[in-house]
Amino acid sequence: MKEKIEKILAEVKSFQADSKEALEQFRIQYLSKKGTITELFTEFKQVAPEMRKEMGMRLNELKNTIQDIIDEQQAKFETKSDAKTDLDLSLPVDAMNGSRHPLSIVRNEINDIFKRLGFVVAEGPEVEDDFHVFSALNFPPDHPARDMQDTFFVTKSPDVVLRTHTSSVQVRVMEQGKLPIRIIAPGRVFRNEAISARAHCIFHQIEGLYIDKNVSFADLKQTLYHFVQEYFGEGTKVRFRPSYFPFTETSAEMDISCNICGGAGCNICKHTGWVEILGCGICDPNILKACNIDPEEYTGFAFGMGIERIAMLKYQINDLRMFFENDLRFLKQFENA
Ligand code: 2U9
Repeated sequence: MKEKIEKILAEVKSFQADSKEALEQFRIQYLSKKGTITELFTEFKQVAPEMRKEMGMRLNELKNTIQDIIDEQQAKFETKSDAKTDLDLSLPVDAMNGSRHPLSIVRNEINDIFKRLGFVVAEGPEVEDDFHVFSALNFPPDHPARDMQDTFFVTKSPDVVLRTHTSSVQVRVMEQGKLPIRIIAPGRVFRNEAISARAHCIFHQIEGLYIDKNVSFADLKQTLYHFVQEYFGEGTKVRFRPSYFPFTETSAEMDISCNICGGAGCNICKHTGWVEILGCGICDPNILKACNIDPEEYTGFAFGMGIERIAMLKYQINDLRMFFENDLRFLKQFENA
């Protein structure tokens, strides 16, 4: 057996694989279940007791040598993608290069303000059915948002769509029937829009919903006023203009005094001194009914804002496309934000 092991050792030491396949063949020949090493271990059982220790060592040495040869030669055939890199995957996250995306920074800051007011973050699917995106939210059957021009359809009949707002998440929470509700729903939404400096087919929203007994428009105003003071600074003025949304009645849009010119008038506020930041209103009773909540007993307010819009105002970014291009010159400006 000793001679056999030495012969194989000499044989394998001179082996040079000329392809990945040849190396694999070599592995199979020696190390597979039916390979030479297994055969030798079977033979080993017949070795005389006084020779066992030495033969066992030699056999293990041969096995290890073969494995080393395979490991060494493997590097020759590794493609760029499976080559070992000097990436240290065990490095703690805060020691890595890179920074949060500005939209994540803004989302987290807004979330934190509402969390301090007792709101809880809720999440839900991006691919949704008609009920959660439109029907439960009081969209009439012929509303333009239900059209393929405005919404991305995954399937027609039954209608499955990419959600056009995160209101669908709030519907799902309402359906659970646990009251009161005080949630914010941040997330990605999709609308069939041509991409430009002012519009994109993917963007991000944060919506809020508060349902309880005796919730009033005054509660809505105070909550949003508090948000604006925290986010845009003490002394920022707010104003509400009447508006219309299918899901709220009364509805309003909220403006803040322009944070660039302080209200004196500039290009950002189109010389009005005011910039619109969100829509809001009192939940339409039909929405409560659609989710089995009694509108005689409960009322609620809701609001919705585009995260890109808030980030553009906060950081004076004038082209929405910057958020989606992953240009490091843009992203690096938020390293310390
Ligand atoms: C439920 C009931 C009501 C959410 C609301 C708005 C007003 C609004 C827009 C702002 C800019 C969307 O990102 S945007 O294009 N949103 O104006 N959203 S009230 O109302 C709800 C939500 C859920 C159950």
